[in-house]
Amino acid sequence: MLAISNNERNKTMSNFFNTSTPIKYEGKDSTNPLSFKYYDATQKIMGKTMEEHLRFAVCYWHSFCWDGPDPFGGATMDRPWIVGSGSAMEHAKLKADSAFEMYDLLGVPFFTFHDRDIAPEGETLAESNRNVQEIADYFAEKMQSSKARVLWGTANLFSNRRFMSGAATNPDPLVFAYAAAQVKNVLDVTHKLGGENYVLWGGREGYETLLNTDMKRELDQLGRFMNMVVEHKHKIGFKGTILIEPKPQEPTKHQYDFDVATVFGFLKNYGLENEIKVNIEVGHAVLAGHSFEHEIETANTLGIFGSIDANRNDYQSGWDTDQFPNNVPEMSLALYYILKGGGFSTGGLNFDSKLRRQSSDPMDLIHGHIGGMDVCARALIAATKMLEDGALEKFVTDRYDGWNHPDAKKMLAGGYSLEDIANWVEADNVNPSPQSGRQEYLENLVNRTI
Ligand code: XUL
Ligand code: CO
Repeated sequence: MLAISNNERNKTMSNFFNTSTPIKYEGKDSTNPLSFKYYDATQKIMGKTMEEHLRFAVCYWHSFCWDGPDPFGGATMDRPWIVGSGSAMEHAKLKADSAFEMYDLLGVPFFTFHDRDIAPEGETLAESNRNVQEIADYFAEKMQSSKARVLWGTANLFSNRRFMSGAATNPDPLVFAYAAAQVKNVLDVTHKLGGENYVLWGGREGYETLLNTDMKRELDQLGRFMNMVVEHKHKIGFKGTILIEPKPQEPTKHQYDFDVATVFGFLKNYGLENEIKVNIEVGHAVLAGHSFEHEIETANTLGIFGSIDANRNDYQSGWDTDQFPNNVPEMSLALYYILKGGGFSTGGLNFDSKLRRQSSDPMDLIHGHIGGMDVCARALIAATKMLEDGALEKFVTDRYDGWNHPDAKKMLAGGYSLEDIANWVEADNVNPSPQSGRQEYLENLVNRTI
């Protein structure tokens, strides 16, 4: 017999993680894996602390509900609230205990959740909603001794098979109604918990094949649904922001909230452009064929930037892999455009990130978040250097300087017709000389800050 015993497993309910010492900033030379190397919550940078700039949130679903399955195998991670004995509501409370244990270890100011993450589904929607309310009350108790607050809540309108053909966009009006009743409950609960935003990710709002789909009707249904959410928000006095999270595909072949620009078109079409903003996710931007900073700047330009879901996609697999952020240059440019747009207001930086399947230890969750928070802090430092240095912004300002000429201004303001301009160009033999866009010089400026 080999002298190998089972690993000592840490599964006691009051202590899911095998440390109770909060993670502290120790600086980049520290070799302690349970310390922050860059994230110093209280460090002031451009007038705000890092905590105020970054507004980190831990997500409930990947951190506490996901147990590691893939298409070829089941769970790899033991979670006592999934496999242990006890009632479903006891499990939900045990899960909440471990979640708050983690928020406090990491010192994060926020968390995010779906209704189905926090409480079990009952026999009826009324029972499911009561379960969610009961766990929300449990959260409220825990929030008295924790600094973690709700960044956003959301309804899971995609896991149950009743939603297989969509929620608001379902051909069956009963599914539309069911989804509305579910969203009302989570919006009420989010409001009661003092949440700063409410998110709608159109998990199955799309189609698999056009052959069975009436696109116009489905979009009208979605437009009415979103308007009802906004009406209810105002009715209950929720001051937070309603956010749509764009994603181009997965799970459906084509999702209606494809990317930021598509969502803006939808909002305009249904009179919602001043009511709803976007929650932009790194991996979703990548799936849409965009860079993350492109999506952020598009939202800034259209006035609908709200919040972000931070993660990283595998660039080879073409799938939404939701890895913890580990790409400092990608995050630095994202934060540069976020800060240039004025930074977060009600939004924040939610780790919509999950462990790899083989990272089966509870402590892997802590390492994942420490890494993600440090990457974002490093990126914040780089982004503020870019802003404070000002060379990038100056280059862009100078590049458009010609537009400050009174005639150029008049041309833009509609003071000249196409014919006026044509006459002038021909008469004066206007002959513009191309100017270098200096991309490599600008990329070098960026790299100096990272
Ligand atoms: C799915 C995704 C969701 C939303 C919330 O890709 O990102 O987890 O963030 O429903
Ligand atoms: Co997300």
